[in-house]
Amino acid sequence: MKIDDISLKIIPDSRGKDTIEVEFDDEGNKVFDSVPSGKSTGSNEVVVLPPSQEKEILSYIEPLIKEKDFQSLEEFDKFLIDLDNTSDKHKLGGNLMLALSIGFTKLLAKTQNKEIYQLIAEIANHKVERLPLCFFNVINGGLHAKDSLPYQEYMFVPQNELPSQNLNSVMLLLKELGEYIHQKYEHLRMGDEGGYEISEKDPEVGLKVLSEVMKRCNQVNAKISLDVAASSFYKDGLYLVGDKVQTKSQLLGTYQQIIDKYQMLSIEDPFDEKDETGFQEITAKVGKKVWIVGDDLTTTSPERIKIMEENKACNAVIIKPNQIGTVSEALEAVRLAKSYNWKVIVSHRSGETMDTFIADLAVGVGADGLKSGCPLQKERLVKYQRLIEIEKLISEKIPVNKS
Ligand code: 2PG
Ligand code: MG
Repeated sequence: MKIDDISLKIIPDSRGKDTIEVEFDDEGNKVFDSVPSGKSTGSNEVVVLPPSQEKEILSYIEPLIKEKDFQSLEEFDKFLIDLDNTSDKHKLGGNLMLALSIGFTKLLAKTQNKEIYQLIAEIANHKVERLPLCFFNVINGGLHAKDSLPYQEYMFVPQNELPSQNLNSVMLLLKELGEYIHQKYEHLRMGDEGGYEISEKDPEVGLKVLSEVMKRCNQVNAKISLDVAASSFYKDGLYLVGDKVQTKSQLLGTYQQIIDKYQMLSIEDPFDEKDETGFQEITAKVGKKVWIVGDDLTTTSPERIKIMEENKACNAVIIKPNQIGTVSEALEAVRLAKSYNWKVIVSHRSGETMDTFIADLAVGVGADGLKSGCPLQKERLVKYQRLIEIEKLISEKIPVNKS
């Protein structure tokens, strides 16, 4: 496939920070995409360059891209990777590379008259038979909030068969949760991902509130997932959790209590990204009951996923294309994780755009979950809505993943 034209626009993300939107044009076929950015980032993520610099870089590489006739996504991504030729993608910038890689994927799907998820499923050699669970981040804390709980995300994960049913469940729950928090705290503030803030220091309060509201809403089968993002409160070998200081083994003890008490499905980044023994211990102790999810730990890097499997540091992984910089590498990360029998959750970033590519990615690779924040914020909602669109496109009824 040859590309006639690529243009780049600077647009604001959900936090009002500049990011890039790219338009691909091929014989009248136009596609757009835009890329997000994170706040609680892993140290091994690829480099994000300022959008104004990316504009200049694109004007330099656009003629090189237009000269070529790419036969596949893999070939296109390899071309970008070779052109950049750095381990952290600092020459072209991971954000520009990903915007180009997603743009190419969308264009390829369009020219082949396929849905994006269908094209991805073909590339990933996956037969779409089920849709991912939705990880709705309904209480925001950590770096994503101003005055809230120390853990970053409290996610409500309904276990209904279809995404449309799950979206209905979360909307009912959010109404009740909003009323509960407003009544108790006399305010209702939202964090970066559109979930409510709770101004408390004890992380268990978030779990108490969420499970109480789940009971009120009769959500007896739904589960709770946490993204602790523990790197954000780790200092000199200790964890500064709200107004408490915890050692690694005390924090592990807290997690064990939480797992005994609440309907937990998963815990993401329970320890600092460099505290691999913490990850190993928790995976060995509770890995049969709950998913221990790597995010800052694994950064969607096939290399790091491999190491963490060797070290038995987790049994599930977050896939964020912008941590690694191309769609092909994200697909390879999923392939590896699945070969280890890990659970796979495709995820947005805390600074998002209206792009819905990750919903197609999650379906196309057969992910166990899609994590896209709280549907009260439009940048998050559109991704769940795209899942529902896909649900409608797939004619026969399909069973959703059961944990
Ligand atoms: C995370 C993400 C998304 P950020 O930690 O999983 O929820 O946050 O994009 O800030 O890294
Ligand atoms: Mg995370």
